[in-house]
Amino acid sequence: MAILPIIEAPDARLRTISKPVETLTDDHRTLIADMFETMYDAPGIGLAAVQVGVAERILVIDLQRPKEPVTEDSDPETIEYVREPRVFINPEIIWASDELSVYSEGCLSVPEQFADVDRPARVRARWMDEAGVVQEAEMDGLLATCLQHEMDHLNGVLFIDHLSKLKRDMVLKKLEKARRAKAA
Ligand code: GNR
Ligand code: NI
Repeated sequence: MAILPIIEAPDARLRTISKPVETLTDDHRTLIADMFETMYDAPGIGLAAVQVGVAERILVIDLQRPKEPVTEDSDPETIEYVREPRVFINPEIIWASDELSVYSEGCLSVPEQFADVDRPARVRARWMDEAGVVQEAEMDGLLATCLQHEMDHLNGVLFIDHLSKLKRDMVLKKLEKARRAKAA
């Protein structure tokens, strides 16, 4: 297992259209294990293969919700999270609700920047799992938002592309500034 470097904007590799997986190999299974390790380490709730430089239509999600409701008295060190690793290979959205929901999105490839994005509140998706079995399910809430965010990556799209040019340029400027501050 390995933690892989995450590619950050503005890097042309994030604009690549990822290719469908034709045959699942052990190399794919190793990549998927490494993607989970990289996502948990970051930490993040989703990761697309293209973010670690592999332009294939593979993404992983684990929403990592707290096991118990988090209150003011919760010690951040002892909060336990439900682990629910999900793998999506060649995912497709076969239905999306007209109703939208808004979420303040972030992205490991646009670190520490957040902005509200509107997306369909519910989607029905079809994908292949790690065992090569076709799955289909309807999703809502953060899972629906995260799946759409990750599927955008497979098409070379970042969450900032859903913002106005003014807002997008603002986020990219802040990212550049944060990077310069870190380097100094
Ligand atoms: O960790 C992540 N959090 C997140 C929050 C709101 C909407 C989408 C996401 S996905 C992001 C990880 C990531 O960049 N995946 O591509
Ligand atoms: Ni992302």
